[in-house]
Amino acid sequence: MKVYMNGEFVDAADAKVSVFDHGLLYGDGVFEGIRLYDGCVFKLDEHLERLEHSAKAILLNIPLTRAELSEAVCEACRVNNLKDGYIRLVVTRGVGSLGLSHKSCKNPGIIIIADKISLYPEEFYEKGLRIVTSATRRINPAALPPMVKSLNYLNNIMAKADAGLAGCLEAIMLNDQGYVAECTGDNIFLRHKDRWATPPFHAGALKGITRGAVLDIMNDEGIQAVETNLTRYEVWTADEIFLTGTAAEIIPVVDVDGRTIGTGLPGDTTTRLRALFQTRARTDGTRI
Ligand code: PXG
Repeated sequence: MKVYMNGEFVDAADAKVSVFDHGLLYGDGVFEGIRLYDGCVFKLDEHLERLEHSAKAILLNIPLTRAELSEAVCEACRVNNLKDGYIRLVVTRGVGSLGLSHKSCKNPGIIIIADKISLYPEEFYEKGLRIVTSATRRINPAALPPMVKSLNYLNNIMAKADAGLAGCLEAIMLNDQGYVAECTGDNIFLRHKDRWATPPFHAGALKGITRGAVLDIMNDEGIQAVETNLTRYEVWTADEIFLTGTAAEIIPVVDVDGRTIGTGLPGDTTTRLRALFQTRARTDGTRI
C-alpha cells in the first residue's frame, strides 16, 4: 500500500509523522472518512467542503486547493488499484514547538490513506443493532463545535467504550441539555407513524454526508422528514430507527436501552432506503 504524504506517495511502512506534530501532541488537525464505490468517490466535493470548514474553524490553512485535494484523493485510489474502499484524508497542524500555540507550526501535513474497508457484518443489517445511551455527553458547541471533524475524538471514543461495556457496537450521545445529538460515529434517524426525524446540527450532530444523502433520497421519494430536537422518550417509543455513516451506510436499530423498537426487526423503510442509497452511491460519485 502507498500512502500520500505531503505531495508524495510513500510505502505504508515509511508513512510516519513526527513526534513534534501537533496532530499527535494535541489532536490538532482535521479529517474526513470517504468511500470509494466501483471506481467513484462518493460525495467528494461535500467531504472536501466539510474538511475546509473544519479547518477554517480551527484556523488551519490547507495548503492545497479543492481541485488539488480532489486529484490527490483520486490518485491515492488509482495508485493502490482500488475500486472499492475507504479513504482517510487527514490534515495535521504539522511540526511545531512544545507549546499549545498553533503559530509555531509552519507546514500543515496532508495524509491520504486509501485502503480496503472493513464493514459491519451483514447479520447486523439483517437483524438490526442493539444500542444504548452513553453517559458521556456530546461536547458543548461553546467548547468545541461538534461540527468540526477534528483529530480530537476522545469524546466519541469514551462513548464508544461505554457502548462496548454494555455489549453494544454503538451508543447514543446526548447533548448537555439532554437532547439526542448523534451516535459515536453515526447520525440517527427515527420514525413516529409516517414522520421521520433527525436531530439538527445545533443539537450536537456532525453534518454527516450520509445523513445529507439520506435526507435527499427521502425528499425525492416523498418521505416526510424533519430536523428537530429529540429526547430519549422519543427514541424509546419510535416505530423505526436507523443510523447513517460513511462506514455503516444505513444500519437498522432494533433495541435502545432494552426497549424494543417497532417489531424488533429492521423496518421496511430502512431496508428500502438502504437499497436506494446503495444504488445512488454506485452511480453518483466522482470517477477516479
Ligand atoms: N457523527 C460522527 C461523530 C462521526 O464521526 C458521522 C456522524 C457520520 O458522518 P458521515 O459523514 O460519515 O456520514 C461521523 C463520521 C470510521 C469513522 O473509521 C467514521 C466516522 C468517524 C470516525 C471514524 O468508521 N464517522
